[in-house]
Amino acid sequence: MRTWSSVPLPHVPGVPRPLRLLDTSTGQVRPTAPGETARMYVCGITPYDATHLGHAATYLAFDLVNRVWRDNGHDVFYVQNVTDIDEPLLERAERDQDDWIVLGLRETALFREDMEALRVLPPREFVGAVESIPEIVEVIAKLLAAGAAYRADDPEFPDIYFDHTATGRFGYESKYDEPTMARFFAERGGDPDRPGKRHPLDALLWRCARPGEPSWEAELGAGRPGWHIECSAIAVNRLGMAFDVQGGGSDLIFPHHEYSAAHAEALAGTHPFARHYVHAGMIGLDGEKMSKSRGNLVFVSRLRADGVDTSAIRLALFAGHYRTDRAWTDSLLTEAQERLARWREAVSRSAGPAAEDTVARLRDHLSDDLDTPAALAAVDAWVAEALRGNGTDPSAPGLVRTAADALLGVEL
Ligand code: 5CA
Ligand code: ZN
Repeated sequence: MRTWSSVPLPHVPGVPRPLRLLDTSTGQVRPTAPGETARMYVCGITPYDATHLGHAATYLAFDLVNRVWRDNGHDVFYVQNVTDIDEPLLERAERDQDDWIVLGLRETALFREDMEALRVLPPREFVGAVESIPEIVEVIAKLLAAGAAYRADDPEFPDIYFDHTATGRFGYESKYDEPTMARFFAERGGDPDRPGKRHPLDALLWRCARPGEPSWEAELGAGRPGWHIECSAIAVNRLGMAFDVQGGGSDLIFPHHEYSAAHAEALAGTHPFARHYVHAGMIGLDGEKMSKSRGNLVFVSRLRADGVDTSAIRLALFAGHYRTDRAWTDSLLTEAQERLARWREAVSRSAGPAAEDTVARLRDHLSDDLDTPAALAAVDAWVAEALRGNGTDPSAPGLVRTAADALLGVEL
């Protein structure tokens, strides 16, 4: 698929700091140790509705990963998918008497616009599930041949399932116990009660064509892919095994990232799928997770239409730590708009206090598992001094503007 355009990324003077991130599979904040090229896969949208602030928060968190790596001189190979065929998309199209292809294309186009407006650095490859069906089919055929997958015992619809015990490591990514896995599997798109499976936790790889459902001809028989194998195949075919970061919201810890990893590891015979599994917290509204299925959404496009500056949206979301579940509120946005106005006023002055230390602190906090609240406080401290009229360094306002742009994506 076509990706979106990039904003220029200025060079920040001074010394970058290597990025450390919390890895869900070990529970530890560990250095991301990328080679010259850092490799990242972030799970993309299912395009049945517009981008809401929960999605935005997740993509902005990984945008910071990208920016800190780039600050460290890495080339970043960033891949993101679009789940442009899946149950929720078909259900929404059916409900609204819409064509699922048109719905997916429309919402994907809007997503690109929102990402561009938010100044999110684009992935190098933005890959749809539908355009990837041949490569997904190839991976499923290999899993079948390797004995890691099997046909359901159902003569009418012999769907293909993944034997979740195939790697002998199942559960290492989420570290959930079996009852928790069973609960999330059922709640998040799994089919534990499907007759003909060998085990309730075996996950769907290939759904044989049903009358009235979209399907693609394939050596496996006509059908369509399951969800986890989509990300598994798209990631490994572009980034290889043991890539640096697999990312998404915390609702993807299980089952999605557990199975994506298990599929790839069963096929490759090596471990791990990703070196870091990184998860952003859930953004809520009125005490509930913001989600398309609940309908309690604040859309990025709505805020843009209301004239809200996207740099204020960034500051509002960065006011909390990326891993913390947090609420979107009107006052959060108002405070961010006020902060943005103060920052802009300070950098518009002809001089300010020397900013080298401020930039060093900004880098320190971001490299420490993206501690944005502390990073914003470091800039606030410089801004407060500058607004008091302290400091005579004529290069300081420009340095702060450049650092906010490159490291936080905030345009001053
Ligand atoms: N297409 C799949 C991933 S392969 C999917 O989960 N799509 S999605 O549209 O439901 O979500 C897109 C991304 O936004 C995912 O990383 C998801 O974890 C994240 N996300 C969804 N809701 C929220 C929320 N309320 N807060 C933070 N992140 C969210
Ligand atoms: Zn995914």
